[in-house]
Amino acid sequence: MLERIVLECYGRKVSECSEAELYHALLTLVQRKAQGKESKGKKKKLYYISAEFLIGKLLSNNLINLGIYEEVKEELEKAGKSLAALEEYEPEPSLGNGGLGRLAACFLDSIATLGLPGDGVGLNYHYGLFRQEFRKRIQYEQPNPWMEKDSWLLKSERRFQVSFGRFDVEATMYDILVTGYDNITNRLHLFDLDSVDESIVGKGIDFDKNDIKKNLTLFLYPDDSDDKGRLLRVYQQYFMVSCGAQLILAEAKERGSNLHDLADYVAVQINDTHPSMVIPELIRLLTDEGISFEEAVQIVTNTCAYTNHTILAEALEKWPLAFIKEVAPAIVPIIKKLDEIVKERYTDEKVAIIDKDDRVHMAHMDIHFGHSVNGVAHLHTEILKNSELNDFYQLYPEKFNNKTNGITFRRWLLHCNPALTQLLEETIGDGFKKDAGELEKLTAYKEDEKVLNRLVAIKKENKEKLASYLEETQGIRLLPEAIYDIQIKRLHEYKRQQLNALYAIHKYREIKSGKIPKRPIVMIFGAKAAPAYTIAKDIIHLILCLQRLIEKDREVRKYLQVVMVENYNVTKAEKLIPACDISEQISLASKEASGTGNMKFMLNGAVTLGTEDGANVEIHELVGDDNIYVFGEDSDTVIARYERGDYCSKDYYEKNPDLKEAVDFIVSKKMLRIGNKEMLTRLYNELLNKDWFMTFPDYPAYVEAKERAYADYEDTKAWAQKMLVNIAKAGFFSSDRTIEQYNHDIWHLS
Ligand code: 26Q
Repeated sequence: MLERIVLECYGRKVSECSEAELYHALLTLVQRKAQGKESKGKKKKLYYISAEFLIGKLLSNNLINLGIYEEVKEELEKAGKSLAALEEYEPEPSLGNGGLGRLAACFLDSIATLGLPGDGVGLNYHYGLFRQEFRKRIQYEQPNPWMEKDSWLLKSERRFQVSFGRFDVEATMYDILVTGYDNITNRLHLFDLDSVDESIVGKGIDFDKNDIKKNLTLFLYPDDSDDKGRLLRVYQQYFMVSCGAQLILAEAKERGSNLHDLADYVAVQINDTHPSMVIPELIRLLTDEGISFEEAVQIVTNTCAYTNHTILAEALEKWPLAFIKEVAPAIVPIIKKLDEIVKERYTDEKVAIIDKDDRVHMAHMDIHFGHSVNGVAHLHTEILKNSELNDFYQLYPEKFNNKTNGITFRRWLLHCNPALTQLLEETIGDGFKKDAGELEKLTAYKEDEKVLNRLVAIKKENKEKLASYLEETQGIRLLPEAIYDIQIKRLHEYKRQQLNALYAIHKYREIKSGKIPKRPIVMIFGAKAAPAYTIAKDIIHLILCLQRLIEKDREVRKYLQVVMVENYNVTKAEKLIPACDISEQISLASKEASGTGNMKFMLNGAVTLGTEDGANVEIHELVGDDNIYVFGEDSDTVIARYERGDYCSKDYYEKNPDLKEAVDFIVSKKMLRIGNKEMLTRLYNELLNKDWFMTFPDYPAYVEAKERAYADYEDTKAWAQKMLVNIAKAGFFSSDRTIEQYNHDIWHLS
């Protein structure tokens, strides 16, 4: 199959081609096959608008979805080439920060896999999220130029005009084909400007924030710590939704809509508030087409639905009206009219779109003028209804619904864990590939020694593979025979990597005092901190200092290892997750909307150590008390303490000597010899005087739960049974299930 294309492109044989040539040939092959599966002609279509699509590498995933993975792999092998080498060659497009962006990518995979017509709409960031580099145990940011090599982008013919306040631009649309597993192909539309100029990037990721024509799509989320960065973010958002709205209406007309009936032709899902301006923009375009304002508002409300991904107040977008006036003056009168409608209907200021300081509450616009509001896990939706968005729930109870997140099993099982996939095929057949619920069949093998032993053997193999990878890429040699305890996710105080780091200190001190663990412990972290998030960078620094301290300690390093993986991204997640024994999901209860890493770990046979937060609650319900380690205060307790406002971290510090010594260790002589005094002291003070995400109250329970998990690990059979139950119950977290629910309750596509 590959032979023909290679001959056509290069007039040579596979064995005679370079990696670059083979990669290009495979790209061509995949795109031809995928294009043949594009669906046409269905009436209603979904547009999933999102500022982030963290798609990861696409080659292998596409080969799997098109059903030609094995064939291509063998053909390459016969010619003395390796698919793995081509996988390494492919650059990773990092068009997202974390969970929200990765969710959007999983959703596109499931939408196509279910044969539903639905495209993604987003931005073509030239450098995406920064590449993380460690120097002197500190994070530095560098651009990630993913488009340099052959890329998956197809330039489309469509062009759109966007009018900003000060100037107009013409957008170019690029498409990435989205292959479904044994099903149709959809598209991800990424908008860009030809005038964007990569040469304006200076040191690291610095660039001139003023010249919008040159910088608009350079980076994902430029630093929003100053006003210019925030203004640029509004430019990006309006550019994305204006292009998106024009595309939506053009395509709807092509499918036969007269625009009055738009809601029968189009469903728009707004992924968090970043695309919220699509509401006034669609209203603007519809009224330009001669539809009355009132009718346009109704049409748009019936078309748009909003997903909330966070309850952190600081992440809820409120843009100064002055920003929108500068960026998109044409939608300002529309936003004002929408605000007036709300103020006529409801006197409560808390539900207004424009507040008394002239800030536009994006989520409020979505809730009033969309027909659906969903949270991303059961607990999260309950918190939205009962506290965060309770004022709105009172007004529109019928709009609120839950859609517990999911993950695509094609990437997070079939691709990243072929050995486990094979065991599953041999044990329960391959029905689980299309119907994830069939994983439950594995429960019948809970007492089957052969299956349990193979699970253990596969985990060991995956750990060895990870060890060689880390040795090659970071020169780190992981302790063999150790338990692998992994926390990988964005660095944020509420996710509490600092709690895990305190445990590392606790364990280090214990070993120093002669208490040797039964088995070596490898604690792995992977996390990027936002460039302007000082404390997050301090926490990374703390972890890297601990890594160094232990590496240099002949006594301790035999039993304990702390490893911070550099530049954590989707590709690294695919290698780390299958090798994990203990999945760290330790956010402060009520703060993690769902989490999706927790689901990926479970599917790959790791056991969760977590708080009752986000989707952990649902994992707990599914696997039962024996197959998860739950600790810490529950969300009601946490929410009540925030309401009382009486949390004092020092009280906990003073009452618990073990905790006190761990915290003090951060600024001990040993640490200050390795680390940066300013950073370590700042972090120490932050914990002692603030600890806004309440790590101290949960510390004793965390240490206890972790010790219990490590002790249980020693009973290999019982542990393998826990792995098995986790895998068997993971079917619920297939994004195919999530998408079926979105479609059934919100989108109503064929
Ligand atoms: C907002 C304003 C200004 C600048 C940046 C932002 C901003 C950027 C990114 C706000 C939020 C995000 C990303 C949020 C995110 O990734 N949320 C995660 O979404 C996942 C999918 O639903 C959940 O599983 C996670 O629990 C949630 O944290």
